[in-house]
Amino acid sequence: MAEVYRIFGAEMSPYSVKVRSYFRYKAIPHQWVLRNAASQAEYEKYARMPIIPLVVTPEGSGIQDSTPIIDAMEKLYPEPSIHPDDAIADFISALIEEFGDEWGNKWMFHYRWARDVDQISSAGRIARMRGPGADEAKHAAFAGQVRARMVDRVWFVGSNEVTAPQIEAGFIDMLGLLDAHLATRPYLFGGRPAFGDFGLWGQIYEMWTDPTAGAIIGGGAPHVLDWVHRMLWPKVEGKFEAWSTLEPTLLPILRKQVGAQFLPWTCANEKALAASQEEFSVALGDKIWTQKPQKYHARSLGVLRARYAGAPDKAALDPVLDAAGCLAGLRG
Ligand SMILES: N[C@@H](CCC(=O)N[C@@H](CS)C(=O)NCC(=O)O)C(=O)O
Repeated sequence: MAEVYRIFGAEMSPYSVKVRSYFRYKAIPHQWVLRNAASQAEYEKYARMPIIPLVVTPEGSGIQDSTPIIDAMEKLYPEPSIHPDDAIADFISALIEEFGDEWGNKWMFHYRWARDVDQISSAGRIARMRGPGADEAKHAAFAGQVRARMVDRVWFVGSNEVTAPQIEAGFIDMLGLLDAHLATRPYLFGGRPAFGDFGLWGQIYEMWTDPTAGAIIGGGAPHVLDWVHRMLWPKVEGKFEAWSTLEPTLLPILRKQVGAQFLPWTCANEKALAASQEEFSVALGDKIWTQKPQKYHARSLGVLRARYAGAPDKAALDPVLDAAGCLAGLRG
């Protein structure tokens, strides 16, 4: 039996670094175990699904899926809480966590696999992680396989010729909004990291490690860049803020990104799954988005709606969600 938690993950997995950042913040003793051939047998003992991260507890049980992992650990290690004391901010933080995991992943996956320069860099790093001792010829062959497989999978997150410009324009817009928000605070909800920081950061950190998106972030968003670094080892630097001081720069993010893009998309995805459609289209602003439905999102949307249903003080929360264009989607 190991004495500490073990996180089976990878540097290039947004959900793995998200969970590692959380464990670091909470100072929960843990070991980071690279998921590769050397750890395969151990990984298989505990994993129910072929995904990372996998957290193995000191008692020997496996937990998968970054959001339930964090929820479970938060119960065991409640301090310092990642949930803002202000009830509105607390729900918005959960909403941003879901948005980061699900919509932010589209930016990340698209930029990582859309262009030659990023494909070559990313496939090379994945191949090195999986086979650290391979000679150059074996490494090149494996990197080539990884590249071909991943490029063939970008459609999965909805990246295609039609949506590519929408994804990129959406990210550039988000970067400007986020930079303005982070100009006057170290974390999204004030002086310490919240649930929402972890979800959004996992994706944006990965983007920063890739050539094209890394240059965009490094070139024009100094406050986001600082946050990208800060969240590697997050710490308490102050208190959470109240919604009133967050609102001026956070509401535009909710309105333009979550309410205008992510929620209409995830609701359309849910409907398409229920109707067993092969493909669905949804109007996002003045553009049409088309893709095959994604199964996981419908489940996490259900979890988010349950959080909304359980949120206290709807009289204060609902007008904010309404102004952000998020209320109808959350009521389901
Ligand atoms: N919803 C899951 C997503 C996990 C996930 O998609 N992990 C990816 C890597 S980032 C994965 O393991 N894919 C299969 C593979 O790499 O073999 C979470 O939040 O943990």
